[in-house]
Amino acid sequence: MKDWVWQNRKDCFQVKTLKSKIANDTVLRIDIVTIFPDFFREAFDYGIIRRARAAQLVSIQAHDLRSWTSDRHHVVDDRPFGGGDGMVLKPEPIFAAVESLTGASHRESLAAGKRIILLSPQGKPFTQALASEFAGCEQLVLICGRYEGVDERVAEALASDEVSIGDYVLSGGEPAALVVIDATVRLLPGALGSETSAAHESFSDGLLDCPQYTRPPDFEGLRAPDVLLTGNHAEIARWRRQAAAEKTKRNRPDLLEE
Ligand code: 6GU
Repeated sequence: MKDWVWQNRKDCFQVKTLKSKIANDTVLRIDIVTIFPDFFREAFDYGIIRRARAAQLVSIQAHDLRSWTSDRHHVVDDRPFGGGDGMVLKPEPIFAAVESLTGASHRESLAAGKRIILLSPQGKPFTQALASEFAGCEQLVLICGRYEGVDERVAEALASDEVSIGDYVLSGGEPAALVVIDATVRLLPGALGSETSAAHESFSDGLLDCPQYTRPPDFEGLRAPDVLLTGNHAEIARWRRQAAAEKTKRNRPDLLEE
């Protein structure tokens, strides 16, 4: 599949061609702004995301933040005001990137159906509910943070959402962008084999999924539950509800405290 564009100024003809295609028949357009576009080279060439791209349910492009710098050395970062370790991503290239990708230069002028998502450990938690919101959009721009941070004016005035994928620190937002895209794309209508298969899974009903087993029924003395082999659908459904509740209590008691 060749809808990748390594956006730089020389590629603008190719970008234009792609944009008209997107406007006509792609449900969701995703643009990633990153200093490591190569990180994403093969990331979307597998499984459900590959199929969704082939079916033109989604287009995904990674763009090099450096292509929106105007200085000779393509500088994207600078030292933090007030001192401290590390480097901070400068606002100008990020604002320029978002304006060229969305037409909006700040959050207020962003069209409905477009979201500008800053990936950062300071963000609100990424959840299944947020993935569903994103899946209903026409365009997502994912901004991958790096170094010690991103100039706060991006969060204040540009991003519609600042999102974190969990309570741990990644060295950059790129792995988080993959997570957000995967969770979102699989919710697009037609992305899964059956339209209903996303409706009964972990988190959509507040519980973890029930355990699953397949052949053989006895693996080196580890037995699958007999009830699953009986063909008694009412009993199986009862067992599954119970097993899901037990597993949730054991691994995620926080999900039951509401
Ligand atoms: Cl979105 N970015 C970074 N750098 N670290 C994270 C994160 C995001 N979410 C959790 N940790």
